Amino acid sequence: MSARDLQNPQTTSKETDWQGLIHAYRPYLPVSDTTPVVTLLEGNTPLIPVPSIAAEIGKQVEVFVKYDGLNPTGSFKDRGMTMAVSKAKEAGAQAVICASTGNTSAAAAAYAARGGLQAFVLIPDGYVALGKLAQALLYGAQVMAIQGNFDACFQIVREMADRYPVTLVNSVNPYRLEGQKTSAFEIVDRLGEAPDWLCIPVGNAGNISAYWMGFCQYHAAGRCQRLPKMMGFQAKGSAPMVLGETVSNPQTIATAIRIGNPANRKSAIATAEASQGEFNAVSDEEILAAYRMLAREEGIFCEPASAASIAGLMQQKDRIPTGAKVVCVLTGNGLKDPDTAIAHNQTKFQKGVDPTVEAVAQQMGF
Ligand code: AN7
Repeated sequence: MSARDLQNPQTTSKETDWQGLIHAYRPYLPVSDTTPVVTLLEGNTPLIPVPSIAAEIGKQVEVFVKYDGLNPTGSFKDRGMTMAVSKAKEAGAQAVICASTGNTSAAAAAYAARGGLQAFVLIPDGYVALGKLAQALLYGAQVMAIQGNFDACFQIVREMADRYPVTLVNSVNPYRLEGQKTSAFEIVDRLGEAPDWLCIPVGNAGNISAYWMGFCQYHAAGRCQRLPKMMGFQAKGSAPMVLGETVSNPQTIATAIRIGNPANRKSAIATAEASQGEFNAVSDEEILAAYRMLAREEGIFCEPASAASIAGLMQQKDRIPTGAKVVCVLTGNGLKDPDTAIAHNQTKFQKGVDPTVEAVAQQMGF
């Protein structure tokens, strides 16, 4: 920053002026001048080059991560929730409801608080990462832990929204995907073109559909000349999109994507077909290896579900064209799930060290 910039706080860049994604992409979003915008200034997340990951691929490629874990509640759900809650408020709703593996509940609770609405969330008891639960509780949602998995929770909230005056803010709410598509806009705005591949974790299959909508709308508007191959990755024990059938008892360490019956299945299939993309499954071991690699090689901490995009890229690396640009979406922040980080790192953690220079020096190998 120059001395002149420092003297003049009016100096603008897109970053310093950022007023949230509805403001930034208003012409592309179903809002009007009278829509009450409920925002925490979400969006505008960094697209970070990850050269160590690119080097693992063994040919000349450029790899970036879209670090959406830097949104206000720590996940991409904020993009959808600014839209869903603004539109719910516009329609006069006083309460929202969702089922969640964690991140949706955190975002719904935060945006409801911000907008002065009540939030009700149903979560699978025992399968939500600690940080996400902490968020939903502190933001003031009414949290109900259900003796069942996400799919059971989702079935209930659908019916609740049909019967009672509560607005459903899961990704079957079309405004969710409208908000989430803006991440594709940001990627194109940054790269000046769409990437060749977009690697993305898939759970309820909303986000992959949202990104595709974003790329297609930008393409139609002449903002990019090509469209990416959409590569969706699921966890092996929870891979209904790969298997082509519902999984009744999904299991994976990546609890965010522990979903056996994706609500947006149809649009996700259409996305893969239209983009010549695919769904593939990565094992929990591959997910954890990618999770650790990203942290140790690049200094980037994502949650396990997000690492599925990197794990998937590694699994499919032989198929990437030389010279390609690849974007992996890091959907959630690693701080969401401290338990997994503590249980699955390979770092030497020295406990009970005596409080002396000598003891510390000895531990350090001096
Ligand atoms: C970090 O919070 O479904 O395929 O209830 O939290 O659009 O469902 C979370 C999903 C990827 C999958 N990465 O996105 C919820 C929930 C993270 C996530 C996904 C989720 P979709």
